[in-house]
Amino acid sequence: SILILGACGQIGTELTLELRKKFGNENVIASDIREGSESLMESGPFEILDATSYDAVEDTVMHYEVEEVYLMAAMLSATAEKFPERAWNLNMNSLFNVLNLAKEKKIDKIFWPSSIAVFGKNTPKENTPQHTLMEPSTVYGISKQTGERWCAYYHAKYGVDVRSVRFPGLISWKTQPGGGTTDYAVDIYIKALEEGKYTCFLKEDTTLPMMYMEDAIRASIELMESDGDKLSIRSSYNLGAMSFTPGEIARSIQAVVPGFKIDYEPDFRQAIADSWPGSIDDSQARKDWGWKPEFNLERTTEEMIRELRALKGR
Ligand code: VAH
Repeated sequence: SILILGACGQIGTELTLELRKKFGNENVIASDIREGSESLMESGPFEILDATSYDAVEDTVMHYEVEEVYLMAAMLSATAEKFPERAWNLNMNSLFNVLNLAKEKKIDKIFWPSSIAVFGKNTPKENTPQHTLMEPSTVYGISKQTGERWCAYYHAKYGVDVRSVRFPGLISWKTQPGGGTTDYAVDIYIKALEEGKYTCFLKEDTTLPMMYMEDAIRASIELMESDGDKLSIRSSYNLGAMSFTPGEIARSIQAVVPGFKIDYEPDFRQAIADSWPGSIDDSQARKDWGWKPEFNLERTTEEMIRELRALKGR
């Protein structure tokens, strides 16, 4: 069976629902430190589980005969700046628990998401290469960079089959993101429909790499299903789809929500965004396992507005 740690998060929720559709509800165990959405809780097995507790994770793995673990639990960039020690503890100890279970052959395969947050202000900003200078300036970025090194080490030293991608900012409507710097790209759609206006916490011309959640979920599952012998990267794959600024996403919304207004009040998250790349070179992922994004900004905006209107209508 498959176990998802952090199943109630922005990615975890949709990953759980997609994996249950694909492999059957009873074969996908969702777990988190707290309960999640109705659709998540009602569609299959759920466990309250602290991913930083090795014994608790091991017990769950043995009880449900888990073969694969998706470790989606983490504290994101903005919140991690407020609670550095807690972020480090959660992001690192949960990863060590899962890597060690694989080292001891108690599970066969791991998916663990990294992030463009591993890059820093002196990383080449355009078409950031797979192998490049990485001096992250956020607690979250440091934890993801260190996590990547441990993944590569456990694969090289113990043959652990761990697979990872560096997600850009993710846009979704099913679950609210929590504590990210790219969350503006989700909030803006919700506020456009609820209030017809949005005050953005980043400057108008802040270009960031972004991806629609449907592409992100498909990338995770395609990577997990690909032939391990073809994977030349065991730290984490660069993964791209689109890049845009708050000004550009606002204009794409104005095309479908006439009269939508945006203004800008940058806060502490501007410095985080300024340290990240504007666009990503994901040619290694395309070469090794056939990655190809399907959502651009226009299609993302169409889908987000349509689904959020349907949600409101309900
Ligand atoms: C964050 N959404 O904002 C996450 C992600 C690249 C951004 O890591 O922290």
